[in-house]
Amino acid sequence: MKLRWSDVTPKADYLGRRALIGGGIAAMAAPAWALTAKPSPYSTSQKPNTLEEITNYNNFYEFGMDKTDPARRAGAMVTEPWAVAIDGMVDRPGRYGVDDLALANALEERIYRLRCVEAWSMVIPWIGVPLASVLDKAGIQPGAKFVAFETLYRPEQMPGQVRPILDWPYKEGLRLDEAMHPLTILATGLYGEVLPNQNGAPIRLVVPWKYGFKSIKSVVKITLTDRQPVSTWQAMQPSEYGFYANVNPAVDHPRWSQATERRIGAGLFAGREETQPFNGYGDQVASLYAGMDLAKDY
Ligand SMILES: Nc1nc2c(c(=O)[nH]1)N[C@H]1C(S)=C(S)[C@@H](COP(=O)(O)O)O[C@H]1N2
Ligand SMILES: [Mo]
Repeated sequence: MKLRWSDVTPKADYLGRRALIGGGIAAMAAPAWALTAKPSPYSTSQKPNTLEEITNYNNFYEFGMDKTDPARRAGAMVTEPWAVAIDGMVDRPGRYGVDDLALANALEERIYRLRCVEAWSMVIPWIGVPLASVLDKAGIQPGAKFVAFETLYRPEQMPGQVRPILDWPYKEGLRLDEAMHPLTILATGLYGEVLPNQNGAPIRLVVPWKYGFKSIKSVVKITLTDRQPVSTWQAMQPSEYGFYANVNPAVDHPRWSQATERRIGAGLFAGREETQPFNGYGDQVASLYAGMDLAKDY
């Protein structure tokens, strides 16, 4: 039996939660993710936001533009069955099931900061697998240089898609070395449970050193290509949203500063935090951009 998000009663206490990984409920006191999802040296030691915050303050324009729309509406999205088409410059193109891409025994917990381009941030304990492991499974052909991603297009379940808010389906892209970087994951869970729909169930990209819009939700297609893909936000407003979208406090959004950020849940009197280059992951990723002018290639 496959347990769904809706079967689980959220509890406030992270460590005390019943947890689902690989479809089972933990039988012992330790949560299942602690037994099956490997802890990761890539995780931050910063305190994660609460499940309440992570699942009620979302950007998922397919369900509307308000932060609370996804929590209210994303339940309508049917995520089983689900297939991810992997195509383009790969040796083994095909339609893959989520469980084939993110094998239960390969799941890792990654506690990452998420920095939205709107200048708010959270800390989220994802469960997932390195994107590199998925691309290797498909077999990357020598000429491939970029990876393009697409979200589900299903207007009958995604009311935001009925309106031309964005050019649907939502698209994103990475350079191949960014896609293969060990920090880049495909997440299938958070807080040790299956991914809530509003967070991009059943499988979404997480690229923690880039603005949140790069972390495309509810992925149905991954294409290896030799051409730089155009992402949805970049196509809509290229002067505001670049292809790279690396978190950069030195390059302001044309309409607001990117120097600081508001940590969701920090409380009314907490000051804003200073935004870090590459969202604090510079030690790991800055070398990917050696020789590039990141003010120009924003
Ligand atoms: N398909 C899709 N993916 C998306 C978005 C979206 O509207 N549609 N919003 C992005 C933005 S702007 C952010 S900040 C993150 C938010 O992820 P979260 O709601 O899980 O915190 O998802 C990103 N992925
Ligand atoms: Mo965002």
